[in-house]
Amino acid sequence: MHYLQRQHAVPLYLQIKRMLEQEIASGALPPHTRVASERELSERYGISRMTARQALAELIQEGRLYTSAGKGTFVAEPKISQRILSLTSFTEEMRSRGITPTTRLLRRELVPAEPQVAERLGRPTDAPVVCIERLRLGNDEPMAIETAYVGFPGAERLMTLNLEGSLYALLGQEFGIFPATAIQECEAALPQPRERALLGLDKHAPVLRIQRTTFDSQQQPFEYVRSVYRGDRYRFVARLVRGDDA
Ligand code: 16G
Repeated sequence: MHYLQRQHAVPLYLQIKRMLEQEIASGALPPHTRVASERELSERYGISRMTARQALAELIQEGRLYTSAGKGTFVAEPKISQRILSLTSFTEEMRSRGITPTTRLLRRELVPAEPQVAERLGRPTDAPVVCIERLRLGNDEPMAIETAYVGFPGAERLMTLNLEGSLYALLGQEFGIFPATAIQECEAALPQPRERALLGLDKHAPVLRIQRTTFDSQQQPFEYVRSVYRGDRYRFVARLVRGDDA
């Protein structure tokens, strides 16, 4: 049993919070186990319920715990830390973590490139591009919605190919196109109602909107992707190297 330090400069609620964080990090409290309730914490540590509530509320707000109405408070799945160091696909990212990727094709359409899409793909406005909207899942849990605009000579053949696996693998096998570099932008946002429903998110849950333009080894852009990633399940980690222009 952990003892609280009552004369300590660290407030009691924070000590309780840190203790729970440590139990989560060490695996003593694995994902989806129930954590002690406000009442249990206050009895166990001789603290007020307000203090216990504050510790739990902060962990819920930070997405480390979640509540299930009438059942209690549980440990959340840890976020996926996706490193932005190398150019990977969703399928590769999931598999490298031992998670099984699946894909639901939501839309596939040959559309005239709107100006922003055309510019990203280096194509004339209104040139035909294949728009592919997919729901990406990991271990059957929705993770992201990706809307890819794919445009290169002959890309129309994507209208007939199976898009429920890896797009990058398919582009390599069928077209000899391999991703070499990408420019990626990431920003916080609130999801549209449809996005929220597809991702199974709570009312006020934020998402990460990511745009990627991907280039092949000849520096030709072949896809422009707008994605919506779950904010409660994703964290993007970049490695920064101090360069000459710093
Ligand atoms: C990633 C890319 C996405 C790309 C997809 C290909 C981000 C934010 N996006 O999810 O742009 O189209 O991988 O994955 O990382 P796939 O080969 O598994 O279909």
